[in-house]
Amino acid sequence: MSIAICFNHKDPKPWAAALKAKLPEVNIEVYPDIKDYDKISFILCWKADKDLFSRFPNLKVVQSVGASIDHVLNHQTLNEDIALCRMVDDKLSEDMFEYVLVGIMSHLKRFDEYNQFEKDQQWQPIPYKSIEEVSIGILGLGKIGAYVALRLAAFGFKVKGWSRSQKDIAKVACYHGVDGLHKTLHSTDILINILPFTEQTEDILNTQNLQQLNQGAYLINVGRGEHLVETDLLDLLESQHLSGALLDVFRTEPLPKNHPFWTHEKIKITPHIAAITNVASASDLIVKNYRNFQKRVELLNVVDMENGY
Ligand code: NDP
Ligand code: OXD
Repeated sequence: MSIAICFNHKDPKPWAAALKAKLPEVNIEVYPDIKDYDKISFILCWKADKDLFSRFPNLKVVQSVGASIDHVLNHQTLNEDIALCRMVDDKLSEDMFEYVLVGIMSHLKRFDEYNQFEKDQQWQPIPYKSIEEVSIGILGLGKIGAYVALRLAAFGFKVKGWSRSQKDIAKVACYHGVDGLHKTLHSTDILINILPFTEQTEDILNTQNLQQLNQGAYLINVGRGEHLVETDLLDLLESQHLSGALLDVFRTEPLPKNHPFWTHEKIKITPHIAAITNVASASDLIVKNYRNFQKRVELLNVVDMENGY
């Protein structure tokens, strides 16, 4: 049996090296240099080519190298014999927390304005907000969102969060359902989206929802580009209902050169780096799942295809 690494827009080399070191007896192949498609039963995947999996007749497990699986489902048909597993790693949650913390604090302490003032050699103090004055709403209280909520609440922010099922997180007001979404958005100064992309969550960052935030609210989107209605964001920035946005994910990645977000003074862009899967820790999980598969023991982090995330 062999493992194939099928990546687009991600360097497979460190992953191949880590798996070869941790599974020396297993043949690790990197797509498109696959010697024998019949021998591959386990694929490690990030945004693989369209319909690629149909070329592997004995495929049994697809392990996403990311927390999400929309990049797999977008381009592939998976039959019922194939288990789809996602990445759950504490390091992802910690990295995401650090990213949003920087985004929040630089917004509260007005660092963007000071960057501009510095360029103009302008000495101009402006008011700032302190942590205890700020109400944060988090969409998605899963592995990553729940951790981010917990840490932000421990810092002293007022934190609310929304998920499909009811949660119980220390010092976090947890909501679910349609009414819960309104409660999460209402009176919120900073909205952080950490939802997965599904039919139900597509376009959730739209005018109707974002208008419920406080006047001058700030948006951080680390979920998926498909969550955000881009023209609605531009309109809400123009009308000053929103004061700015930090965006890490986009409908088209890399973000096209002529996209208006690049030059918008109230939008900050990072290139989908909020939480990058860590090769050292994630390869341990992959090895565990491969061993489980060999021993026919239950796989870890199998995606519930009914939920779609
Ligand atoms: P999880 O599956 O653990 O959590 C998803 C959360 O979203 C759960 O709380 C779930 O509710 C909630 N949810 C899903 N659908 C709905 C819905 N229709 N209504 C309300 N709540 C909903 O995922 P992770 O926390 O591991 O990751 C979340 C997402 O973060 C990923 O799918 C990915 O898109 C993004 N991500 C981005 C990264 C980046 O670098 N920008 C890095 C890693 C992840 P419930 O708990 O009830 O199931
Ligand atoms: C992920 C991501 O899903 O990086 O892990 O977006």
